[in-house]
Amino acid sequence: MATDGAAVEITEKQSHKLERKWTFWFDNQSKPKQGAAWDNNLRNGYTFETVQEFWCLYDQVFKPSKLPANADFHLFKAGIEPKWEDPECASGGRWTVTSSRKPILETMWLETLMALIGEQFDEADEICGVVASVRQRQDKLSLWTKNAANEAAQMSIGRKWKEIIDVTDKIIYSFHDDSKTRTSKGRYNV
Ligand code: MGP
Repeated sequence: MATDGAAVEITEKQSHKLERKWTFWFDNQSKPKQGAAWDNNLRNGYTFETVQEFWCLYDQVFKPSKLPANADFHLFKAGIEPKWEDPECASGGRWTVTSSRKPILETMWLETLMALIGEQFDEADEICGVVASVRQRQDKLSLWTKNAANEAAQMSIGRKWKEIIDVTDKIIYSFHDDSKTRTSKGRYNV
């Protein structure tokens, strides 16, 4: 019995459990069917809860360099869907950073993923997830949060995110409610 106990302990140590479960999603908007719902191509990829599973998924699939144009990768907390309609996202918004160079997007994406699964944000509970979008004009990363009206929380998250991804230019926060009406104006910047 003592041997079994030791074995269980070793397995748990080796599989570095994360604070919470996360889900990778994939979305290809390049060929939207006429009249189809926006989320028609949204695929629930993989839910994981260990560091090892994370690296395996990241290495094999979820690198922006593997994305075709007009496609998105998402990493969201398990149970939250990466859409405005999800109850956890409905009153939220997003910080956005753009990048005209793929390697920079890829580095910022990885830094953000590690910060999220490593629970680096003081307001970790405020965060829904992050999206990497490859677009013809400019690639971008968006960090989705829950309560857009909570300016103090958003500012703290925005500042921390800039440190993590090593960005000095201003970044903009927009409310999903504005994106829905395509007004898309920035409400906060940091
Ligand atoms: P986008 O993919 O967030 O931005 O939304 P993109 O493609 O960079 O273009 P931008 O210039 O508008 O920023 C593109 C479009 O997809 C939106 O205008 C919506 O029509 C639709 N869309 C995007 N999201 C994230 C959602 C969503 O969560 N729900 C719904 N219903 N539609 C969405």
